[in-house]
Order: sequence, then structure tokens, then C-alpha cells
Amino acid sequence: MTGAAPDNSTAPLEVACYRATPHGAGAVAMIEIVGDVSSCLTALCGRDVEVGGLRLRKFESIDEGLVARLAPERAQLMPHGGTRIVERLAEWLSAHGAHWIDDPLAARAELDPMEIFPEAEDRVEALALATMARAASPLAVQLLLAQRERWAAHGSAPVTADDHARSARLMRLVDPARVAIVGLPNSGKSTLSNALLGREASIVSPEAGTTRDAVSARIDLAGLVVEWFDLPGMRATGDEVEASAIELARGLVADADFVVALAAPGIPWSDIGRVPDLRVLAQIDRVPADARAAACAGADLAVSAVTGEGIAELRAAIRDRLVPKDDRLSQRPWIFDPRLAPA
Ligand SMILES: Nc1nc2c(ncn2[C@@H]2O[C@H](COP(=O)(O)OP(=O)(O)O)[C@@H](O)[C@H]2O)c(=O)[nH]1
Ligand SMILES: [Mg+2]
Repeated sequence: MTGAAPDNSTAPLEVACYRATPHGAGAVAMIEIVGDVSSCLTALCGRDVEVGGLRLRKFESIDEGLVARLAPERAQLMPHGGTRIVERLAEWLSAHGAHWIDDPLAARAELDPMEIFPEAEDRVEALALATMARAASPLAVQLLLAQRERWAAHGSAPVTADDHARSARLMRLVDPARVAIVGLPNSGKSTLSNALLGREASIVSPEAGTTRDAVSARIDLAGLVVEWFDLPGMRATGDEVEASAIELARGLVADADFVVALAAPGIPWSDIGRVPDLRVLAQIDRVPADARAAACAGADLAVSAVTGEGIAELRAAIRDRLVPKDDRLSQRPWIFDPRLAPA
């Protein structure tokens, strides 16, 4: 940019922006701006930042922070993360004509990934970095990093129906699968969910009907992160709130990618309206050694949330059923973005 700074009292900025960090206080916040970034930076900071540059700048009289100029039409403003500072910066942008993007994820998805990740060596790597930014599972990272080489080795060879099927399963490393745990009241669903999660997210009580709403949390199953639903026990009930929760639970079971059925000593398998993917006998610590074989009949696995027995095996079993090891170890390229190979 040359010449005088634009007079912003008469010329609104031609930029769109969105908050790239969550609302609420943090050490540093980030607002991404797209469009006529040069004019915006000149008005806000007194001068522009060169493309590729990372500079410390004053944001008017509001704050001082970093500006990362990712591309001619794209920059990130990184003020301190105090809520009032971010609000004032947002107010300044609005007052100068900036337009706020409603759905930044959708807006970002439409961008050329090479523009978002100028450091990427090629398009596959840029797409991999974009996918990594939203991938839920630690296991996704190594696999995504390997894709540039895989696709390079693959060249222009055709992708097969098998590649598409395997790729779809591998997408569970990016978008968490929905896993529901179902069983009669007191089979131990909430206690087991808490043990897997490692903190108290559900209410555990010997009083049946304590878990009235479906409680969901992201749980790491040995590298695979899933959306885990602890559902209320399916039983006939006169309680209206509990009845509607059970109705909701039936819907979640029908939609789930994976269903774990739970039974416990003295608490049989329940009718869940579909064939479960895994049958688990809980509370195995309550079964004397000589009665175990009989107690475990019909179960794929036995666990105890109290002693921890079988918990690691349970994590691995669900992980390997959702994203089989053969898929993870395959040397074929992974279609982790539809732009790599249209279906
Ligand atoms: N001994 C033992 N008790 C358990 C175990 N898991 C759950 N319980 C107990 O069984 C009762 C019901 O557990 P809860 O998780 O609320 O069952 P839910 O109704 O299926 O969610 C509680 O008193 C728990 O403390 C376990 O692995 N071992
Ligand atoms: Mg419960």
C-alpha cells in the first residue's frame, strides 16, 4: 500500500472476520480477518504487515498483540485474551464496517487449503493440516502426516471401492463415532462411563433411575476419541421425565455407530431394540472365582469399574471394532477429504 491511509470515517472496511478462539477469558485471543486486510491493518495498527510476516502491533489504543499475515487477503489478530479487550477490538472492527462471519468452519472449509496453510509442501499436505486441525483422535495425527507420501507414491493410479470403504472407517479418527452404553438400571453404566472418562460426568447411585438424561462426553479409547452416551436404564416407568429420557435414549441407540450392552451379576441383558456390537459383563469383582465362567456366558468381555479389570481391553476392543487395525496400518492412501477423490 502506498500513499495516505484511507479515511475510515467515510470508507467502511471491506473485511469479514470471526473469532477463532472460544468466547470467555484466555491468555491470548484470535480474530481472523479476510478481505481488504491491508486497509484494515493500516487503520487499526497504523501500518500494514507483509504477507508471511508475524509482527507485534498496537491495536489502536485498545491493546498490543501479534498480527500474523497468512495471505494477501487473510490475517490473524492476536490480542491478549481478556474479555473486555476482545470485545473492544470486535467493536472497533464492527464500527469500521467489518462484517462478522456466522459459520466460520463452513467459510474456512470453502477456502483453498493452500491459502490457510502456506507452509504446506503440496495440496495433500495442506488438506491434511486442515483435517488435523479438526481431528478428534490422537491416532489421526501420524496417519494424516503420512498421507503426503502415500498419495505421492500412489500417483494417478485409480482409487478403489475398498479405498473408499476403508477411508470412511478411518474418518472416525476425525469425526468421533457415537457410542451408546445400554443396560438395565444398576448394571453399572454410569460407573463404567466415569471409569473410562476418568472423571465424574454421570451421577452414580444405587437408586434406579438416577441417570435421567443421556449424558455425553468425549472419551479417549486408547487413541480413538468417541462421543460416549451414558443412557438412562431402559425400564418401564411411571415417571414422566424418566419416560421421556428413555424415549430419547431409544433414538440415540438407533442412531449410534456402536452399542455396548451391559449386564452384571444378577442383572440380565436388556432388550435394546437392536443387536449390540459388544456385550460386556460389568461388576466382575462381585463374582467369586469359581463362578466366573458361568457368569461370563454370552459376554464378549468382563470388566470391573472398581478394580479396573478389563477396562484397558474394553477400550481396545471398541477402538479396534470401530477403526480396525488393518485400516490403520494400510499403506494405501486415505481419502480423508472428499477433494482428494470424488466418490
Ligand atoms: N462392586 C462393583 N460395584 C459397581 C460396579 N459398577 C457399578 N457398581 C455399583 O452398582 C450400582 C449401580 O451403578 P450405576 O453406575 O449407577 O448403574 P447404572 O444405573 O447402570 O448407571 C452403584 O451402587 C455402583 O456403585 C463395579 O464394577 N463393581
Ligand atoms: Mg446411570
